[in-house]
Amino acid sequence: MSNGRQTCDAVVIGAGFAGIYMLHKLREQGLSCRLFEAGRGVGGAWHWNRYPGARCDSESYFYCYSFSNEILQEWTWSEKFPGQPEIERYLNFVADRLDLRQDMTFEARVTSAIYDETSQRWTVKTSTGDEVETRWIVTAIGGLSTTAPNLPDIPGIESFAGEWYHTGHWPHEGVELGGKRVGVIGTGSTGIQAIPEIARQAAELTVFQRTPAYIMPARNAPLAEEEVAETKANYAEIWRKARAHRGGQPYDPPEFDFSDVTAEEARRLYEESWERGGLRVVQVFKDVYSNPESARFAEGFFREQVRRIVQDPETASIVEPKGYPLGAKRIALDSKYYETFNLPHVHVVDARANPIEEVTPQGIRAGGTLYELDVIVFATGYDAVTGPFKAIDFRGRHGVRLADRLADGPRAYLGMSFAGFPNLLAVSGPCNPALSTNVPVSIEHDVEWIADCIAWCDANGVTAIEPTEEAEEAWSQETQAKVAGSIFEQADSWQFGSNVPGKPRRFLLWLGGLTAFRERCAAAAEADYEGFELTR
Ligand code: N01
Repeated sequence: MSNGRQTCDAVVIGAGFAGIYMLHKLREQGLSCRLFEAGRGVGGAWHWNRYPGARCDSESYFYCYSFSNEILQEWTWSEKFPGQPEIERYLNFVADRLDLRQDMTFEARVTSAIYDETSQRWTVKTSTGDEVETRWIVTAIGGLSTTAPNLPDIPGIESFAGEWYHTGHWPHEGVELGGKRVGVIGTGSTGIQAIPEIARQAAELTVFQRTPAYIMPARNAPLAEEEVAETKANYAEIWRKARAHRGGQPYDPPEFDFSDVTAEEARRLYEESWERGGLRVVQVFKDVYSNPESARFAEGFFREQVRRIVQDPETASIVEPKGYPLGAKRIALDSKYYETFNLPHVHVVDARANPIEEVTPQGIRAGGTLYELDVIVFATGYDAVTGPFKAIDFRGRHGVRLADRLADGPRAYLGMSFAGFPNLLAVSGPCNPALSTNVPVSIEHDVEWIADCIAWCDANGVTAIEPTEEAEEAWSQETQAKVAGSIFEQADSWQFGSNVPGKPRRFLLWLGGLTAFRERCAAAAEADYEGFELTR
């Protein structure tokens, strides 16, 4: 599309998992669409997150679209836990298979979207001068996005003589780390994946760890031909299970409570699951997050594994998980993370006891010691969920800014719509369960619900749909009520917004589980979009 004013029925923002499927669905329904994407190609998070070791910690056979059996049969995953290049290839394959590129504009960041109440149209503008008048906008901008990175405001960063990078904005051409002294700040899911790979390349690696994570071995491996064939033959059952699971995973829920077995048996079950690897390591007992005794046993088991792997006791005592309960922050998967600390050129700094004070031209000063560095890697995460919405100047009725509405915390109805912002719908918006689940399964739900909503409006002469203030307020309050009393309250995390200084401590995700969420969204739709104001 050339610059200049255009019109269409729907603008989709973002070409990741959500935007690709949204564009396909709306086109199938006969809408004229334009998708804008800031990146050079499709992929979303999987386009930007090219840091060494970037990998998915959901298994490939269910970290994908389920809507097309042809695509499921034609695509073959090579590994149990797919790396960034393979997921990016998969998303390119889907975009080509569905012939979507003609309606996509790349390297065009949406900067503003302004609603006109008289014409009931939005005007969308991009960084490259596109201007589109549209009836619908669907955001597919992700909750952990490079548009809203969390870059700690460390004094002196501008004086650093070396190079620095945020993992979410890793250069496409890669970064030459060979022979260099590298510092990594952050040990969340990203840092844990990047650290072993960076250690392979760098001459020296210093890890600045503020909070040690609970980490399970991924035990990644290539997929055998028979395994792939069996999965492809069983997809109907796999998706049935995934949709019945509160986290969108095709796993059987654990059968036992901790008190059902002896301590020896519990240890044996944990050892078995540790050897198998993957997210199921914490799915041995039903009550691991609700029974303090069950949780203490699991936490002790994790710490024992760390002390067994990490040879230096002082290093082990820094990196072993502690200070908050298992599950209160996101659990991570690793590939030889703890083993990395046995290498003579890898060091860890306890940045809780010795906080980072400043960046100097030579490196990072923490706890009074200067660590000399050539490269600093910020694996410091994101201004999650509300950050990407605040990065775009959305203005709804009466010129109200969405960024102002979100300043005190997340607000949305059904995690997909905003009061005062007609015909603006969000895949995985604020107060949505997506980021607490297997994300593609959540995305497919939201995309299909939004596509049905648009089709229903068109069939019923509804020109504008938006949630009532009351419905949005009730859903937003329910989001906070669901987290009250849960273990999430016992830690600081991006889910609470507490990773970003000044961000209100409000939980960003709806914790009711995907099955209950589906039911609530379906019930609202069946009741002719209960909770929404309809203009005809
Ligand atoms: O970010 P994070 P992430 N000084 O916010 C530390 C998804 N993901 O990019 O915990 C020192 O979790 C911070 O310390 P603390 C996944 O949902 C998915 O790692 O705040 N340290 C923490 O250690 C994940 O949860 C995959 O004390 C500072 C780290 O930086 C989400 O993305 C792969 C600091 C940030 O951890 C975000 O993960 C990777 C400071 N000033 C990620 N500021 C998949 O597999 C922050 N930190 C799909």
